[in-house]
Amino acid sequence: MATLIKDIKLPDNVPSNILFEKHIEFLKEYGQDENNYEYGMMDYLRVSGMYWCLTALEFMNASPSHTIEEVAQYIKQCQDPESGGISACIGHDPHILHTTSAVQILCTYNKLDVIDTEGVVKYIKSLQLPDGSFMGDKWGEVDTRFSFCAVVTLSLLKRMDAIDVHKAVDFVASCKNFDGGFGSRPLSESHAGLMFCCVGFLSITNRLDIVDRDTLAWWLCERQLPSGGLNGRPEKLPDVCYSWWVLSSLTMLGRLHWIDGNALKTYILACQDTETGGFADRPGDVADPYHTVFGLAGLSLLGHKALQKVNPTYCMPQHVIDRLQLKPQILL
Ligand code: GRG
Ligand code: ZN
Repeated sequence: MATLIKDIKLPDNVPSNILFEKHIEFLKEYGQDENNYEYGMMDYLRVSGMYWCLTALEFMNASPSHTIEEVAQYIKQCQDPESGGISACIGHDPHILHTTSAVQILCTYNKLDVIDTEGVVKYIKSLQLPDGSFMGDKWGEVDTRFSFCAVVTLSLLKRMDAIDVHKAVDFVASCKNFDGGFGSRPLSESHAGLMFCCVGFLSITNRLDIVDRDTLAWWLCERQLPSGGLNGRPEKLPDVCYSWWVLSSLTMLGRLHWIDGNALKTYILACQDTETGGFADRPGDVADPYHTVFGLAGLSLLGHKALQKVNPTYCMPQHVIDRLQLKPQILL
């Protein structure tokens, strides 16, 4: 029996370009009202949310609504003096995801000196287990997302020596599946989000030699649907964030040309909310900063000239990665 392809139909009136002013206003105002119910509901996401908003503004060459000093001081207050880790918001427990987002923001603004960077190194080191994997926090969840966060953070801090890189690579290699893809732990299903984490991890550790390049790139380009959008795994609907997770992985593998870039560009542009600004996962859905940063980053990888160039491994402006003299591996 034939397998039905799940997809969406694009609307007739797809914007022909990026609605810069709308998106800038959307990002500057997002979650600013502390008395709003949604503000409290976003606590657990705050520092990563700041990374999404600030990075999206940076890609559009726009300035944030807060000063860089205010942003840096907020992050400083989220650092736990004991473990050295950084939390989602003041008073929460530290977690590797927010620690990574905080270091990405501070590197972008050249403001690392406001936090205790040795504390961050100590925290990341404390999360590595004997099999080379990383926990997300002291409570013990293990995932290849956390392996990626560990090497993003330590490479930005130039302290890769703090962990056992060989064992970390062995763990990621043990998460490789028969289809060339990667999952969150050994034997877990291949998923494009985790693929980005594992390929990005191998790009930073200079070990892209362990991927089955063409099998993996084939799986990734199979994510493109007739609408032009990409899904994260077979039989799922397209979602604009996979424009980033899939496209960045294909770029690191030197296989960006294996998808139809024009069709994907149209899909991403169709996900813009022409009234509120911002991008949603699919046309007509509610826009949010997460899909906005990854939609813009995808358009940048596709060569949109009005956006800053994005680095495919770090999802940060290329000029920041150049300033830090980082050279993550890319296959040509
Ligand atoms: C951007 C530098 C940078 C770091 C972020 C946290 C992280 C590192 C990456 C997350 C990667 C990701 C999106 C993983 C997805 C995990 C997963 C199994 C999601 C499945 O969620 P569903 O079922 O989504 O809601 P689909 O699209 O499969 O229906
Ligand atoms: Zn999404």
